[in-house]
Order: sequence, then C-alpha cells, then structure tokens
Amino acid sequence: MENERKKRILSGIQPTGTPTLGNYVGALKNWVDLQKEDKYECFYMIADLHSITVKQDPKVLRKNSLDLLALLLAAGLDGEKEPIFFQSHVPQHSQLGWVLDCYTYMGELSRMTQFKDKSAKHAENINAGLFTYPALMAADILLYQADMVPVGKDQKQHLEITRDLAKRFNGAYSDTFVVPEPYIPKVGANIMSLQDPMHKMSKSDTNENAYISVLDDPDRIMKKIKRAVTDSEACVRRGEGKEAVENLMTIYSVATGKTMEEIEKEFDGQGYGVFKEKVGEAVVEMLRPIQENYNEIMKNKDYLEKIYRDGAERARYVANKTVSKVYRKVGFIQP
Ligand code: AQP
Repeated sequence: MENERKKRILSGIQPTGTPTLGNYVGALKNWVDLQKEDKYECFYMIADLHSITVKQDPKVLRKNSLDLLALLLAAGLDGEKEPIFFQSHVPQHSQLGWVLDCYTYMGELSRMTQFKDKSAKHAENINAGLFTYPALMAADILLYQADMVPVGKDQKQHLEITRDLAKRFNGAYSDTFVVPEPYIPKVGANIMSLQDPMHKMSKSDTNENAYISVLDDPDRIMKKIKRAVTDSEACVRRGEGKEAVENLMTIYSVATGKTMEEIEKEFDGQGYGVFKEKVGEAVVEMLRPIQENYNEIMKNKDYLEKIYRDGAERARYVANKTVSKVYRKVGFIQP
C-alpha cells in the first residue's frame, strides 16, 4: 500500500451528452469544491469506455467528449494542477476491468438498478458491457487507490460493489486495494426529472423538458422551469405527494445556498408562478459563469489537447503501478 500521500479522489462522467443540472449538482460541483480544498489528490475522468454500453454515433461521441472536457474546465476544474483524462487513453482501466470481471458474480450484477433501468430503456441492445459495467467502474476507482468517490445517489450501489470487490480481492491475496468511501452531497444528490419527479434527471432523456442542460440559454431555462410539473396545492413546502415541488426547492437551495426551511418561509402564501420565476433566475445565475468560461475555452483546442494528453500520462503512471501489482498477485508472468 502506498503510504504518506494525500488522500485520493477519483470520479468520472460519461460523454453521453451535455451534463444536466443533476450531473452538475450531484457530481461536478463537488469535484470542483473538493479540488479547491486542496486536501485531496484528484483524478477526474471522462468515461468514454462506459458510454458505449449504450449505442453511440462515433461523430457525436467525439464531439461530446471534447465538449465535456471543456465544460469540466469551465465549471472550475484545474486540469493543469491535477489530471483530467479520457478513460480510453489509459488502457489499464480495461486491463484491471477484466480481472475484476472474473471476481464479480452474475448474481450481484443482476441486482444493479442501473442495469435494470438501462436494459428496460434499451431493450434492443442489452449487451454484456452494460451488465458488467460495475466491474469496470470498480477498476476505474481501485486503479487509483481512491479513498473517496464523489457521486450522485444513483451511483451508490455501484460504489458498494466496488467496496465488496476490493475486500474480496484483498482477502483472497493480500492488501492490494484501498477500500473507497462514497462522497454523496447532502443536498442535490438526486435531482429529479422536471417532468416526472419519480425518475432522476438524465442527460439522455428523450424529453428535453425533463432536464436542464448546463449549456441551456436563460430563455430555455426559464421555459423549462415554468413547464416543470408541480401539484394542485399551490404551496411551496415539502411533504407526501410534493416530490415535484421539493425537487424545485432542492434546485433553488443549491443555487442560492438557502435551506429548505428558509425557502418555505420565503414563499409562504405565494403561488408556484412566483416561485418558479425565482428558481429559474437562480439557475440562470448559477450557470452563467460556466457558460461564459465554456465559450472561451472552446476557442482553444490546443489547450484542450494538452490537458487530456498530460492528464492521461499522469493517470497511466499511477494506474500502471496497480495493474502490475494485481497481475503479479493473480499469478501472471511478468512481461
Ligand atoms: N439526477 C442526478 N442527480 C444527482 N446526480 C446525478 N448524477 C447523474 N444524474 C444525477 C451524477 O452525475 C455523475 C455522472 O453521471 P454519468 O454521466 O456517469 O452517468 P449517469 O449517472 O447515468 O448520468 P445520466 O445523466 O443519467 O447519464 P445517461 O443519461 O447517459 O445515463 C455521477 O456521479 C452521477 O451519480
């Protein structure tokens, strides 16, 4: 085990479209905050290998991948200080992924809600990669000996399987992997669809009104929030049957820093019209600086290339140490 180093963080996002407000609040915003804290060594990755578990158009995937890198930088990540890289540029992810595949049971994989949800959504393409996704995700994390993984609530189950795999492998051989802890934000860990509060907001939702993309212009954001479903009570509060309103309150809370109690007081006696207007304005203000930075960064493709090349090189260095150790322990002859 590597000693005397800063605690490590690893997290990733798939280049399956422009990130939503859910991705931003549940993950990206915390990536930035944690990097700024300077207590951790952070590895952030664009999970392109994972993205092809669902059919992708190659041209669109290439564009989405570069756009996403620019967006991560625009959101405040410092790619010069710490690595931001494409998963496919670090072959060790697949190398460890295969070993972990052989330590993961069919039974545990078939319990994964993401597999069930995505196979229902893509019934025409229930592929083996979609099924073994959690083993590759475990490899992503364990390769870097990450202590902490900032994710939204939807990834909690995958984190649990990662922990189980780390312990299983450590138990079968000797201490090899750090057993990682999830870092799930207190507010905003599960931003729901604006059209169906029982489902999470997703960037690949076919209904554009269901999500806010971090690059939506102010007009679009206001329209989407105004169209968001609510209920017939016209009272801004939490409670049974108030999931849609509570979701908007959560979004407002993250964008303004106000607590849920403060929000209930602020809108006491006012209808949803006033409330939605305020939520929309707060979201526009929260996303404005990211959008401005993004437009600047996109003008400099050389800079983007430098970031992902350097990032992959630094990631490969760390990842290779883990893979070599694992290959030795399972009994492969050293090349
Ligand atoms: N609705 C959400 N609320 C809070 N956090 C969320 N995350 C995703 N949706 C929400 C977090 O964002 C990070 C990156 O997610 P991902 O792109 O790797 O995949 P995902 O979880 O499958 O996200 P999407 O938007 O639903 O993508 P698609 O539509 O492609 O499947 C993760 O930390 C996730 O927890």
